Amino acid sequence: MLSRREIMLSTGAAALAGERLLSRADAQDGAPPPARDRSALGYTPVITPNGSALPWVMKDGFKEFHLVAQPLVREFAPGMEVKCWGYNGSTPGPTIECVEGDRVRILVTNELPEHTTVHWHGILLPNGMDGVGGLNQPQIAPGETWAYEFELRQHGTFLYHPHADEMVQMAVGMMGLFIVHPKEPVDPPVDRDFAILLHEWAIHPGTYRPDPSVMLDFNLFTFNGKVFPAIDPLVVKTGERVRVRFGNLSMNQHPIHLHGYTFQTTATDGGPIPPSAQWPQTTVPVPVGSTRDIQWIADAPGDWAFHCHKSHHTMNAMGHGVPNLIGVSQDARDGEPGLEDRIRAMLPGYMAMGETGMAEHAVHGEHMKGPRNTLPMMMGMGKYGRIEMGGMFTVLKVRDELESYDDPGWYEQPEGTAAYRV
Ligand SMILES: [Cu+2]
Repeated sequence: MLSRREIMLSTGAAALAGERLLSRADAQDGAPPPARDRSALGYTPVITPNGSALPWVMKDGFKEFHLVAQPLVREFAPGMEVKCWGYNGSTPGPTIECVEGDRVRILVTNELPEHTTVHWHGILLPNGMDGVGGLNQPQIAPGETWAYEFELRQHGTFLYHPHADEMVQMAVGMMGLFIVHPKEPVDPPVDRDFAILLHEWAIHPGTYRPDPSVMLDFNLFTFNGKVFPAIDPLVVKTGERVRVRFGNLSMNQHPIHLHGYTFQTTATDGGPIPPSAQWPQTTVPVPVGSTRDIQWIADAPGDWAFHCHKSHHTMNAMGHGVPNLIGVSQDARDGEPGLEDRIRAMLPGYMAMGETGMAEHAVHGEHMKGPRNTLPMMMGMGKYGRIEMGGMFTVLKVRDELESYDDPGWYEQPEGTAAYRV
């Protein structure tokens, strides 16, 4: 006898695979309408900001999913489109969401111009399902569909990505999150459960294709394939218990910092951390090839910054290796033309920058045109003007009253609780 949960279709944004394979007609007769609420599912469904959950159907006792590896275009923020590879029209691919004890079948269709595989990072499974091309299985050739089948024996936050030409395939966006909920609900349950995959990209100004040969000098840093200000805010009601799951398949560790709260790190991709071993933090380092779950109770209303603490990672499209001009006058002096004038003679429209710091970039950014398909360095706007960040930055919005979890706008600070000019 199938449980109600097993015959429920997971919903989410329509995936390309959905149209081909997964239709509501495949569900059991009399299946209740899909729902994404805790009472119907037995767990709090994960929210993938700027992303979606991968739909599934029950077939022969398996929860069956379909991933389609394919080229796609991802808009990192308005004004920049990137030629990526990913799954089902998205990078990261849709989040796979299951329950401990589920038997899953994941069909993988390869629509890429080269072979691929999928590795299920952190998941305990038979050796032949581990997805390392050449070691555990032959490569999945273009045009082929392969099936992975295994039973989920653990719960937590895991990942999926190719183990075939991974330097290229991961650099261009092939990765996703794989969430397994515990079979027995954990007390206390979380009210809001977010999942964010961190990534970094080298997309040279004026180009559209991530450069896989870059190892360290990345210029765009994303939460779920978006840069601030295009990253969804995390909207929470005051008093709710919040979990955020971070995964990192980039080339750098990302220390993710939350303002206004302390939190506990409750799990890694190796499993739950016993409460006696958890310690309070405000910044969680998310190592390469790993996941971290953090939890706290959102008891302080406001708009709280939530970002990578490597300051280069909260910029957009920034250049490196540029001479440092801070403190260097570029103006004309003693009747001699200045550096700005001399360069302008060769490069009309050149503007001297970086003399008093970098904040002038943000001011000039509004009327300075960069190469096409490139985002200004400090483009985010807030209630009081430029936030002067981009990249791995979003806002945790905690409100006493919420009619929905849509963006509630900017926080109104109660009188007498804000910094003031003297
Ligand atoms: Cu970072």
